[in-house]
Amino acid sequence: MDKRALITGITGQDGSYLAELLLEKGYEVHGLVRRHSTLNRSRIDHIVDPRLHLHYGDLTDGVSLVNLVRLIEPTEVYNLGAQSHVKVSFEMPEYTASTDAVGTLRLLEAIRASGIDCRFYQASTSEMFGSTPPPQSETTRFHPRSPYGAAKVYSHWVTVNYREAYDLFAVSGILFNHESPRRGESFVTRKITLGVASIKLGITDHLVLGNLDAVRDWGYAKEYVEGMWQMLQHDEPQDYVLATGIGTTVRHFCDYAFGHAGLDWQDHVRYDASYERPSEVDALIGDASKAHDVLGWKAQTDAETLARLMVDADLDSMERLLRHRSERP
Ligand code: NDP
Ligand code: GDR
Repeated sequence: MDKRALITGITGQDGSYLAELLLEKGYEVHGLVRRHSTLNRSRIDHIVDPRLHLHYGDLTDGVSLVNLVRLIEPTEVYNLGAQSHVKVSFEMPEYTASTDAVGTLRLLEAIRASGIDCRFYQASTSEMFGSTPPPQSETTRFHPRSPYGAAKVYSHWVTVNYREAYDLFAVSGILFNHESPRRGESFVTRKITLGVASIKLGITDHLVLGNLDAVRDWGYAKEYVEGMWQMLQHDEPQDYVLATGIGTTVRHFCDYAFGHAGLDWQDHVRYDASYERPSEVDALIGDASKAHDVLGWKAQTDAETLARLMVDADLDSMERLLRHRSERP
């Protein structure tokens, strides 16, 4: 059978790595892209492949989802599209719910109503565990602490429901934080590594952050998209946690990132309460033993290695940009 994947969120960090992976594996890849006044395809621009097709649509527009599923007849659907910023979800709770909760329902309904035989992946998140203490696994109770986390809990359970009610091969990957040089600039790891590069190159002398005590389980996005694909290849639809199993504070991530560039974070990091959330998730550390036992998946990159590779990538691209600017006539 031809392998045809539909990816929502293809212009995001994970969508771009997943598109590369699926093309390598011989898939025809279809991506849903939103209409913007300027093109925002920097993460996928480098992919030049006739098997990659982009279609306008939106998770808040059910008609576009129905039409796309009917047109493409995908064999696998990866629902990665979301308003994915936790802090922003407090400022845009209704939009976040429409995209991250009802959007999943719209997509599942489009698949069910079309009657096609396809496998479905939902991008669930460790944010669903919220205030339940670590270690968190597939059996840990959900207690979300943001409109984002609550919306994702809805999507998680509606995915389970479509599996049970309609026998759809639908799985949720409960992924802990995963980062890369393609991470959005307003998430804390990338904000730190961009800050390190700017300070090292003399563009600025400080970086403003919020809560440094939060503990996260940071892994490398490229490895996590491999896990998403593996979940859809298994015989049985099941939910899995993907994580490294190691917790690191934001403070320690700063130490790794600044230290790698020969800087002391304490000389440069300032605090601003406006970056705090109305309710915080204190500690997320995942137990991914099920994914290891059933799928053979294991995270390979720890937070310190990740910090180094992200700092190197940001220094490299910023240096190139500065050189390019100075060479301009
Ligand atoms: P990004 O924020 O990098 O990408 C989000 C993607 O969703 C973008 O392509 C964005 O499009 C798209 N999108 C946003 N709103 C809509 C909408 N209304 N309709 C259609 N598409 C939309 O996220 P990541 O790649 O980091 O994460 C991928 C998924 O995994 C998300 O669902 C996220 O919530 C979830 N997740 C992420 C984790 C992480 O650590 N990265 C951990 C656990 C879960 P555009 O480019 O147009 O803005
Ligand atoms: P998170 O990631 O909320 O875990 O969600 P983020 O990087 O935004 O925050 C991690 C922790 O760092 C603290 N923090 C700051 N965060 C940001 N963004 N900016 C700051 O200046 C700052 N200072 C401190 C935060 O308070 C928090 O504790 C990410 C997203 O990718 C979600 O989509 C995904 O579901 C989860 O990871 C797992």
